[in-house]
Amino acid sequence: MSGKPKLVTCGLPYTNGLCHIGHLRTYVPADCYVRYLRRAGEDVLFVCGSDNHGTPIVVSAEGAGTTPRAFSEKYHTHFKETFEKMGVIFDHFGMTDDPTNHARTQSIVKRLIDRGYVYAEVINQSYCTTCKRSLPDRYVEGTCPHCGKHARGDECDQGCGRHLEPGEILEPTCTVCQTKAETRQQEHYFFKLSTFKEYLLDYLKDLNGTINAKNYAIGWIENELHDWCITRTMDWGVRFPGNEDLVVYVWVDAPIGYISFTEEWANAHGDDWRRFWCGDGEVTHFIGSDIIYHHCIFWPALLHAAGYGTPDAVVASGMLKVEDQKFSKSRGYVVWANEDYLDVNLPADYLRYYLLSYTSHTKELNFSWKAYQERVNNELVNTLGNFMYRSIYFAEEKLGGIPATPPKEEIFDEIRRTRDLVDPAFRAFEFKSGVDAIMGLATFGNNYIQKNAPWKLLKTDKAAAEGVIADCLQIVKALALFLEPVMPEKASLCWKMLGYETPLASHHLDEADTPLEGVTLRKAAPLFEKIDDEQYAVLEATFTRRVDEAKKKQERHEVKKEMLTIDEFGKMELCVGRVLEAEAIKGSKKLLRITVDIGSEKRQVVSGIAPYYKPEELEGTLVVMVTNLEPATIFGVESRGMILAAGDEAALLIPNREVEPGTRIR
Ligand code: B3M
Ligand code: ZN
Repeated sequence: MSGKPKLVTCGLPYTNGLCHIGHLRTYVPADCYVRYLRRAGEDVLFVCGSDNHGTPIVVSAEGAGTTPRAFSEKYHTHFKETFEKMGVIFDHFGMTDDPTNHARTQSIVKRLIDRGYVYAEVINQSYCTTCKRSLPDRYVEGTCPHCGKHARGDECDQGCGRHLEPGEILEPTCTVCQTKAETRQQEHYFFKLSTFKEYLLDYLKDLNGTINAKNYAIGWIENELHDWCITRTMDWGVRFPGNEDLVVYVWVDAPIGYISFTEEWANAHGDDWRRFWCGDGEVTHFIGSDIIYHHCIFWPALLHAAGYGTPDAVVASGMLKVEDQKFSKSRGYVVWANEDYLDVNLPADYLRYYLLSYTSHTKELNFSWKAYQERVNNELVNTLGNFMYRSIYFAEEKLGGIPATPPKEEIFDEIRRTRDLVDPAFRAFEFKSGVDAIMGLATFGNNYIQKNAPWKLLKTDKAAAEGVIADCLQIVKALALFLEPVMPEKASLCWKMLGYETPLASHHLDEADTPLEGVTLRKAAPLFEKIDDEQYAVLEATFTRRVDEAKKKQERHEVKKEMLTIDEFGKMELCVGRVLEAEAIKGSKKLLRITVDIGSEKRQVVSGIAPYYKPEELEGTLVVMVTNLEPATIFGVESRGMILAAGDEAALLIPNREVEPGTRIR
């Protein structure tokens, strides 16, 4: 065990959306990790905060008719409160727009400039003449220069996934007003990321955390490593030192937030943030796998260049599915932390358990309400809860409290065996293996009480019954200690039932090895409740409704996409014409060659109305014509226009009053 101070962080949520299961998939394991290390006696600091800068937030705030700051504060509070309700407790939860982060970012960027790692270059940037501003990142969308798919300004989100540098996107249009963007030249600043190739390859060799992060980063660096444009033309953000008209790119000041939040915490607690960032402290970042690039390449290079310590571990969570479909907010495959979960009074701990125990941290996690119901009912209620409740209830009701008999050595062996599995698993970010080992102990306990049936023993051999219950209570105690990182609320309730007055979180895991002493059991109450079929049906129905609504919205969107604008309609030239002559085209049963007077000229068109009209009955009739169709040759005859007719039997459209040939139709 290392005695070094540890700092654990989670990726900073952007303040322009609500907390969902995708966030929790990363935050809950991080919180579990921190709690575990603390139960094991380590000095750990856990910080996070909200990410307030960047164009999406400006765009959203504009849409909501408010300022980016006010907009951010609202979501900041939302995240802070939601995390707390989920039992994810940070020592500090800051904002990247706070003064500490502005100052820290400027100081670091200045250092990069002073050390010669930043250079200026004139680049082409999209500019919207309607909105009268430069279009950084998500202010602009267009075509990806690498794969040709539709992309947003900073990332090819629907195609090859590449990060796009300013000016790279093709056919740019403004996301706010849809105007075709102009290209203007502007001076921007670049960080010499490419000079850190060797350094990074070396650094990554020793990077701890999950293998997916490390391998992805190495692969990327071996493939391509470009310098990074670190400035943007906008007002919202941290001013770039050296050119006050620019702000730094959000991906510069966001990770620096990790330092600033440590700093803010340290200032409030009379501590020194440098022991984590400039000393021998260990930094571990928990992130989603979509931001490995930023954390394993850009961030360590930046820290190294500025003379700071670099992260020791990057832990990247695997993909997420909801009801067997790729997680997607827009398609409705999402679980909202509040609306879908906390607000309907589902216990945070059940979801924590699900997220931690579903699969390995780096593998794909599928959330489904059916699986959720089954796991809660079978594992939490029937195995774990049942064992805890029966043990405490029996001791308290039938034996008048904790028996004086010491627990058997084989019980302590079983507890130690569990700890030996849990410890390496949690330290290696293999939360599932850790939780499985703990649940293995619960199953052992459940079988043990069932097999030894103390309720039967009590009638014949009270001492033996007491022995069994002493063993069971010892297992319950160990389970509470082991489970605190996983289900802090339920574990604490159990701890209280065992009679402890001091918070479970103030106890060390080693206490699993010592008998219950100096405590008096409280009245037993069931810790877990089943999710019944009725409740399940409601949860499932909410989900289905959301997916249906998303589908309808998408369809409406598509219909809208197929609509013509008035300008598009105006491109079609329609006018009234008079048929001068008509004749059958030789060799065709369907086609007529028709000459039409359209006022300014005589037009020849080929029309497929022969089965319905005789040539002679057409002569002299007024018809409606499209006159600006591209000419075509049909059956060897040139056609320059189209006569409009309705339906399968080609009923001609005829004006219901006499009008001059050539009259425009509007
Ligand atoms: N705000 C959120 C994301 O891209 C982004 C993380 C910043 S971490 C420094 O997932
Ligand atoms: Zn692309």
